[in-house]
Amino acid sequence: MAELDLIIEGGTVANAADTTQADVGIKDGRIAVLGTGLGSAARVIDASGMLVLPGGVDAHCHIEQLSSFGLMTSDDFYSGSVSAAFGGTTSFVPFAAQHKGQSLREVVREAHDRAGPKSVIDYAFHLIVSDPTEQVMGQELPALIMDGYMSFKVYMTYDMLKIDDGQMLDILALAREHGAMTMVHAENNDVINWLSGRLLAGGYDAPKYHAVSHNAVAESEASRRAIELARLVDAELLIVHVSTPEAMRAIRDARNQGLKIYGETCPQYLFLTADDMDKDGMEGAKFCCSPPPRDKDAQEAIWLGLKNGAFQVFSSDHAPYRFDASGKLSAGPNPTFKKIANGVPGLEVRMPLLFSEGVLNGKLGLNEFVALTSTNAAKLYGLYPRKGTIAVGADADIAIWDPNWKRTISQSMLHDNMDYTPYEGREITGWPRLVLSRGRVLVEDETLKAERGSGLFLEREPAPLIDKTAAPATPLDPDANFGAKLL
Ligand code: DUC
Ligand code: ZN
Ligand code: ZN
Repeated sequence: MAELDLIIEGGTVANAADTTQADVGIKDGRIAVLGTGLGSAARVIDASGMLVLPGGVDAHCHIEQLSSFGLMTSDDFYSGSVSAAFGGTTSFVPFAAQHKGQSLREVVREAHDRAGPKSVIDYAFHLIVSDPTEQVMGQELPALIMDGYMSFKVYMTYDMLKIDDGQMLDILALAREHGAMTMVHAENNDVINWLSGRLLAGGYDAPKYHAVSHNAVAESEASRRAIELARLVDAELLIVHVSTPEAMRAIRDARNQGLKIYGETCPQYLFLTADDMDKDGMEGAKFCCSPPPRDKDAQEAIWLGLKNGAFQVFSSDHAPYRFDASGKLSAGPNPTFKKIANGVPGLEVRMPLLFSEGVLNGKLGLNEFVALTSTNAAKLYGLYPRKGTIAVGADADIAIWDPNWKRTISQSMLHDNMDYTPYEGREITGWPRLVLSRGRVLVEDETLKAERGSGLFLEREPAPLIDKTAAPATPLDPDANFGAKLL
């Protein structure tokens, strides 16, 4: 073999399935060899005492995206991708979001124009389908799926985005036919509007009432309904940003019945609670997102769901709106909870938070951490085995992780374009020291090494149902640990 470009020596390599002591040899941007005594290379990185992990795949983040209220996220593809890289994430899948009246093709073109010149990490796009017209369903969406845009999100809430159950069935059936993955924001719009109306009429308009209006029942009802609709047409469905134990159980029950239902949760449901929205003045607005963080019991249940396989994917749902007139306070200095932009940032701290609290405190195994933050998302969204694993032939996307590096999170150390982090002051152990994408150094010595626009668009292919999951061979105990392993 010609001389390697790079060897990562002496580290502990952890994948979704196993952990080994191995050196990693990299050539032309790919992993060429795993083993010991790999010989010489243009550069040798000493990783002793370090974990050598697949770079993270963040499958849910809003980057340079216009909300249905017309607000632009604070991060563009440059700041967003740089922030991701510093947190060990080497690929992300933001949204190309359709608003009513827009052509999906046009939306995709615009997303490419935004990402191509800026992203420092590799990327793909999920579509957001909010206007499933005849043209969209008959022509644009099938054609885009065949072109590799094989995942899309739909909303059951937000007046300007939501689709009805009939439209949902059309979309699920189309996804099944063409080998695409439907993701759903599952909250009951009428429940939220009904509660909001009564709260506002009673003068209850502070940020904390955001959580009251987005009651857990709105989420559990919509989650169960979405699952039943998917069952009806035998389609795959991934429920995003799950916050409640009830919705989590709905996913777990469906999976135990062999349905192709998947679940995603996010840092805000493990580390924040509704009490965070009850801070002085408008401070609580910083924590308003949908679904909202719940309570300590819900946090505990969501941790268990990560462990027992109800969830396959841990994403940031990075939806960055600054605490000023460009974002959270765009409707004025004292908006009602209804007018506060929904979303919290989390791209850079997603993996460190889960590692520190999950792996180091024994809530998750190291391999489960890798599965949840990288491998499973790559599998579900058509990026595996190019991404999400340290294996011969895979892209050399690697986070060399220092499991002993302690740092206290503060906004000033992060690289996004935000003016706050909801995780300010948390002490976190375990951060990436060096991050590689296709063998090139993205981050080293706390410094960005990558060039603006050096990330690549990742081509994907639609996949037939059978490739992505397997039904359990025997009936499973509802509390058994199985989900992540089946992927
Ligand atoms: N849904 C998301 O996916 N992100 C932010 C807010 C929301 O409603
Ligand atoms: Zn959503
Ligand atoms: Zn989101």
